Amino acid sequence: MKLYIRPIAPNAVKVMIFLTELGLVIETIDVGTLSDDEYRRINPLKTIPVLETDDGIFVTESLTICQYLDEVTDGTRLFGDSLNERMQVAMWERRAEQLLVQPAIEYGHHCQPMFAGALRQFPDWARDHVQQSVKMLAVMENRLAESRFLAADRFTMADLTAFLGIAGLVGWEAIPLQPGPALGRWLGEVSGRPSMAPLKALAQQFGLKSI
Ligand SMILES: N[C@@H](CCC(=O)N[C@@H](CS)C(=O)NCC(=O)O)C(=O)O
Repeated sequence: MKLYIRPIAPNAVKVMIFLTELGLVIETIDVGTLSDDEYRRINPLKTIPVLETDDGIFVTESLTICQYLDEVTDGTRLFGDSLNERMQVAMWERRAEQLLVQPAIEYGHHCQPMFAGALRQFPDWARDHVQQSVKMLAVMENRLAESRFLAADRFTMADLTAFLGIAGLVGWEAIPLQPGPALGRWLGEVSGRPSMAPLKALAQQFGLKSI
């Protein structure tokens, strides 16, 4: 297998964290070294990450790539083992993506000067939109008061996505992060995982606050 990335792209970092959690090491290729035609051949949308499987299939979408890697690796699944666990992971992962990751991305795009030339910015809309994340953090506080991690008593894909979203919100200083005891405990536990090193490197490279 080969993973096509750019070293400073958040969605590539997500897959790198996932690989470390699985204990997998695979060849990575910076798409900056490819010609335009080669990049288009592996993904006509020209986005990364892209996974090239041993069967020669190109898989895009970071979540789908993580699902594939989980399926082809022996051991406990980060997407859940039993039906109930898989449903919990899917539910919390989707909430985390929609209520933390997406508002963080929109906040960055609409409020940060570095994106001013790339799109028409609506900062007031983004500041309203990010209030969904405040609600989600309150829901997480309650959940984490009764469960060690979001979807199970162990780290899963749901925790990975939620942590990435919160890291984005903190990095852009989109909301004041005032975690209660349960969320604070979870943030400390997830942040301390060795797999999170590329996320910290990303924040440092952009000069952003990190958790
Ligand atoms: N939904 C896609 C989003 C992929 C995406 O937008 N990736 C960004 C980097 S995080 C990208 O490729 N931007 C263009 C580029 O860097 O060439 C995923 O989860 O993989």
